[in-house]
Amino acid sequence: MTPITAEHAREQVAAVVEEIVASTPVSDIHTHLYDPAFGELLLWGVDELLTYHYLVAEAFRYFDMPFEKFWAMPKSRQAELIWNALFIQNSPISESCRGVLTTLNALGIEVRKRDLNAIRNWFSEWTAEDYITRCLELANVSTVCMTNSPFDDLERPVWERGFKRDQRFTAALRIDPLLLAWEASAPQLAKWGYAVTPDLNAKTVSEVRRFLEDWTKRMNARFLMVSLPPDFRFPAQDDCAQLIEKAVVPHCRDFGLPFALMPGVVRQVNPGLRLAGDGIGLTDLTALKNLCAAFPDTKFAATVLARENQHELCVLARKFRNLHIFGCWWFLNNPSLIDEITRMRIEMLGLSVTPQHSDARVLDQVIYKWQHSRRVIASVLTEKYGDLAATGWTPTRGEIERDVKKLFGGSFDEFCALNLR
Ligand code: FIX
Ligand code: ZN
Repeated sequence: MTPITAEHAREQVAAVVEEIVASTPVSDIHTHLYDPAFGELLLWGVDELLTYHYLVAEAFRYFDMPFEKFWAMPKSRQAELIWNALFIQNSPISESCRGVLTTLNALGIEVRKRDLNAIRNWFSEWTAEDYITRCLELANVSTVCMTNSPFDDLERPVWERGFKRDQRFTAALRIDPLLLAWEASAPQLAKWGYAVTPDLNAKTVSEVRRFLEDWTKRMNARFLMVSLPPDFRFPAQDDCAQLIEKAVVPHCRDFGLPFALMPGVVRQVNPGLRLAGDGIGLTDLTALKNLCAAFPDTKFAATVLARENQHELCVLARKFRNLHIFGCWWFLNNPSLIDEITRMRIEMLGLSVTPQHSDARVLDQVIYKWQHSRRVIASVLTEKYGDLAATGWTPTRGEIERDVKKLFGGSFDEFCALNLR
């Protein structure tokens, strides 16, 4: 009898895994997209795809003009310059450029013609409403979680007015200014009717909690969220750590909501690049460990920007069931790194992770971000199920479907539903 080798088993499961990964809808737990009620805040179309900050950073490697000259141009002109530098003068082989082409191709646009105006004409036929449905359908995404900041002057009035929610768009309460710029945020809160002082006394803390409660309810937020610099420390006496300890953690515990931390961002390494000017740093994950250990009845979610932090993050999640890890974002959103990180997470944590979120800033990006990630996730799963099959544990179709659902949002839902109190 021929022995069942891992390779033979892999071939047997590959097709079924690919099919299930492609056909299982994703709940995308972190994006920068907006419910259509927010109007122009929801970005879409080819000029937005081309001026995505990932491409701006890459285009400036070829541009020889001053930053301010570029920013003074209308978006359509910026898009043309980026198209010319990254698609015409050079082959678009970076992941961000490839993403634009994957998206256009999936939409049925003939990219080989290299005709930007024809592409623009194609987009001009669409309404936002129809286009949302088309993109989510093509990406096979069932819900997208927004990033919602009460500190955003364009976004806040829409929430305050109220609107009928589109069920495909869920909310996450984003609180970076509260935690990272308390001195500037305290007067804002005071202006909005919360009796806070710069000093974090008991009254101020209770008013911050009232602020969090009001906005959690107004948005029906699924979780709270902050991005953090690599030098984030906890416990500490600074405003950020004190606010987390006294207001955010008790709030999340009382509402049963995860607090999602995204450490590793160094904002504005090069301010001339604006949104494209943020960088990265290695985080000391002791702070996250301390949070998980000090508050076992509070749920924390985390995605860390530095590649070098990924293994330690997996070990932390093995130690703390109140920690859920998710996504390969931004500088990690490359097939080679998603492959490495997803493999490591599955090897160390099984299915109790959310391997990816899109972080899409432009609606159309959900198509490429998920098409590219699905391919990598399918190949990792194929390898893992193949290894199982080689032992005689052949996974059934139903088992694979169940597992993929977990990776595509089910595990995160289960984590959100956990009662740790
Ligand atoms: O902090 C975040 O949520 C980041 O995703 C953004 O700040 C960043 O600009 C981005 O778009 C990364 O993908
Ligand atoms: Zn983001």
